[in-house]
Amino acid sequence: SCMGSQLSSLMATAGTTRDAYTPDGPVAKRIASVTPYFPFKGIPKFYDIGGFLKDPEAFALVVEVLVERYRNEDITSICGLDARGFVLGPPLALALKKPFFMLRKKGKMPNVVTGEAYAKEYAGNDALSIPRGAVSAGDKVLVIDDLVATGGTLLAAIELIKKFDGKIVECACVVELKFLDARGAFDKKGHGDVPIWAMMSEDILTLDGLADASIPTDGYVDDGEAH
Ligand code: HSX
Repeated sequence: SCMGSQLSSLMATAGTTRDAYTPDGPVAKRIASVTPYFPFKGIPKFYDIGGFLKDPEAFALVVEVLVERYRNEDITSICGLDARGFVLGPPLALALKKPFFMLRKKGKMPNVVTGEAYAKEYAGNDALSIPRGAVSAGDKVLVIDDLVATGGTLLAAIELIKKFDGKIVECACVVELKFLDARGAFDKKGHGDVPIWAMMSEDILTLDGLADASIPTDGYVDDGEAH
């Protein structure tokens, strides 16, 4: 099909490989073109992966980029964060043939250890739980989520993984909202050793047409939904 050949030519020419891929290059722009940002919960540039989930070719590109980035890394398991990390982690884990585990919001899963409550700047407090036995000493864990904002969610994950003497290879996400300085928060909490990698630069995201003028922005802000 036309879309299929667009995909293979993007993969071949622009590259999804670790060396060729850049967060503002043609592949990133193709993904960004179907995943606009919109104002949400007081954050001007929120972002949602729903756009590429309904576009199988864009979703395939996302997975391909992740697979290429981590295929030669020394990783023992992949950890997805509640909830969108549950969408991105499994296809990667299957492709790399690595175990996958979930860190869930507190109260959702049996036989867990729950970490300290953490604050998200725009969404109140939360806590994450890790399944007992998910991480053993010396494990090399790749953490994945959709969006890094304040880094509070990732920090909660990092602390749980390190509690069991796991090492975090990298925190992979689709977009990092750099102005909220998750990097600084990691450093301040003593996790300067943990890298963050974002697949797409926030600079290439475009405003959701629906969020533009025709529908009142109020409809998008503070809907009170858990996310
Ligand atoms: C949203 O907030 C995203 O899906 C992430 O899980 C999280 C990022 O916010 P933050 O903890 O970095 O501030 O639910």
